Amino acid sequence: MNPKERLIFDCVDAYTAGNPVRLVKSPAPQLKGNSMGEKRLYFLEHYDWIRTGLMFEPRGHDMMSGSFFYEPHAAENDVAVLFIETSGCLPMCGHGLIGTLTILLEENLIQPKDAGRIKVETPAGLVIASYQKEEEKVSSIQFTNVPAFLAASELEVDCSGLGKLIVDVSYGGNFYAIVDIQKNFKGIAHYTAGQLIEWSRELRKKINEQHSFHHPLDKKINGCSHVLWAGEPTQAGSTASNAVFYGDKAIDRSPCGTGTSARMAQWFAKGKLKVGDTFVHESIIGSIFKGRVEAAEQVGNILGMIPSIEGSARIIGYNQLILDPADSYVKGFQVL
Ligand code: PYC
Repeated sequence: MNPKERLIFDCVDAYTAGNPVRLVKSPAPQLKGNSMGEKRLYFLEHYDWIRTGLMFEPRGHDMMSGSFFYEPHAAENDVAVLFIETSGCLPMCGHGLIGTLTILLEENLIQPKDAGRIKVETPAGLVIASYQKEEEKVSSIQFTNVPAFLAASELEVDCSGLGKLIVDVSYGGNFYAIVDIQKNFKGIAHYTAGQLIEWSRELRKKINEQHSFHHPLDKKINGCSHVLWAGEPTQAGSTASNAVFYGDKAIDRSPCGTGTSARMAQWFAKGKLKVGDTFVHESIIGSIFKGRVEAAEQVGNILGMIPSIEGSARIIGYNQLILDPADSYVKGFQVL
């Protein structure tokens, strides 16, 4: 695919629990590599202009998130997915996966080998999803995520707007700095999204300057990319609420699949959840994901767990987007 040519991308737009998902049906760039992890790095090196063009303004916005789909590498799997987002190409994206699979099923773009189950290759590893349908619509998707684990606990970070914060870092497909309710942070209900965004940028920068985070089994996955701010539950039946910061200006409108996985791994490590327990997570707009601790799992020398996440998505549009080299905003822009 050549950036000097005018390209038209055929997309399906959806949302998962309020957060956008733009699946690019075609064309998808040919990627080199033997796994989605290797192909993610190849895409970032050679085709990042497609991501910025389709995710940033004027074709996207601060929260925009999407995906490409490919043939799987292993014959027993059903599909391979590359996540694209304003923040880059995530190893794994929970809301993105629920939206992508809903579109692939409802638009008949894949035929799962076993009805009701989809084996998905993601850059973070194999994820197995199951789905429920009501007539032609997918009513819910549950996926068993890659193993999650608590990477660091009780890190001290100074935040200019709040003062000293105690933060844990946990992995659920991406690394999350988790800010629990504490003396200098009263919970998400007490602050605006704008405040959380401003503090997140500073906190993420400081935590990555002062510490390093590497997946023990995959060197391609490193660095704390997201910040999860905790809150009290506001609805009957929910365990907690949260607001996840990603990219440079985004607060996830969904409860965040990888964030909920990281949160469950943190609670599991601290003895607040055990195998079989559920964790119902609310987003900043009150939408819900249901999490469950499926099993304990060793990740290198850390005892982690296998989370599952359940949610639903809805298709809202068909979109043909043009990337034309004659357009001065062909690669998109962000206003910070
Ligand atoms: O659902 O995993 C997720 C996610 C990551 C960033 C935004 N949503």
